Amino acid sequence: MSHDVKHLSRSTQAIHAGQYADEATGAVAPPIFQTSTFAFTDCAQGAGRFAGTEDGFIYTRMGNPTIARLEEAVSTLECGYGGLATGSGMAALTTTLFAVLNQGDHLVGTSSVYGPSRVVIERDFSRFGIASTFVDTSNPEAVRAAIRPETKLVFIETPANPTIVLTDITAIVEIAHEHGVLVLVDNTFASPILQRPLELGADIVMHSMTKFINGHTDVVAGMIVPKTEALFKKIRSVHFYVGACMDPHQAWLALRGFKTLSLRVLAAQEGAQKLAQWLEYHEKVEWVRYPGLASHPQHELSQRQMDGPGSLISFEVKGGLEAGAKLLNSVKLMTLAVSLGGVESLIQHPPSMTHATMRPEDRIEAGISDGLVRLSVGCEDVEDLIADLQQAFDQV
Ligand code: LCS
Repeated sequence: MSHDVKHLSRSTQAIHAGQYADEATGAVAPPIFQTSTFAFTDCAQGAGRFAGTEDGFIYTRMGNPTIARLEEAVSTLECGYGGLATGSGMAALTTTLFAVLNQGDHLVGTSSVYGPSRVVIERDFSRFGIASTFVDTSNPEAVRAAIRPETKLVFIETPANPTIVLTDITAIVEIAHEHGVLVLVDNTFASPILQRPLELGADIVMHSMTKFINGHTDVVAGMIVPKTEALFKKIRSVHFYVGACMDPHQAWLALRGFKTLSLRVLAAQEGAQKLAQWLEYHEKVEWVRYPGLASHPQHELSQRQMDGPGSLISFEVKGGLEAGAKLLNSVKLMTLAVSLGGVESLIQHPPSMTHATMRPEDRIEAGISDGLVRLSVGCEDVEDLIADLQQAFDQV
């Protein structure tokens, strides 16, 4: 059986939540239940499981023991009612939207979210009569002004991809709840080691587990963690049918990565702090945005809301796009690739890559300038990363 881990520290929880010896064999590492379906002993048992009057697994799209461990692990750290694993972060978002929104509803979102999160809402959910307004949610009054009578959801991403701008979760929750509006937080950039939106009053947390939670750049996965039983059941009933489920092997890999979440997040953060300080004084850098720097406009909020500034940095090279491209083409130890939150440092150019599908005017309005470079600092020795960036700057 699962230990009671509620009173333990987050780093201990990451190792023990959802982790217990297999009851049948004593295996300490969780078995991979690589099966699509589960046998019933008789018709009454099958009928009972479908009716929900009997516990047990039915079919992997609707639940699986390996996936259930991962759902328990992430939900425990996020202080949620339960977890719903999905095949990608995008599936976590779309499943949640399908579950909580109806035709005619309206959503208010962070203007600088992961590009496809915004595109799927503006381009695709709009086809089903769901309207949206994306605003600078770092200004709570902009959220208040955007709320309409038909608004049902505020969707925030903090720190935001790729601007690293923060949103005050408590302030947004207060405004949204005044209007009976739910708050969904994409907690991908912080991970539950650094930020727990449900504790701050949010209703639902989602993750691209492709990033920090798995942490090894070898899995695409997502997770939804609602705060209440009612929301959990509402989203689960849609999750069963939209087919956004996870594969057991994918879950096993993410569960393995999860055990070192705290170690990885803290190690990467230590490197990121040093690297950001180094970048801030670099003669070829126009500006740097990292919540651990006193120069970050929301440095104080990051200290209040987060347990650390994380390991994502955005900056611009003097000379804009052309100079930035030269830098990106010159790194050797860092990898020029999208994604983030893995043990290896990745560097990319959001306007031409992750956020290329956004309208150019929306990108500029969201603070994603043409020269912006995003760096996900990994767990390498920071001196090696600095040396790599310096030799790349020498080419600029
Ligand atoms: N939310 C955030 C904050 C993300 O950064 C991403 C992916 C997603 C959701 C979607 O998750 P996925 O379906 O990819 O698991 N972000 C990416 C990025 O910045 N580069 O490549 C993917």
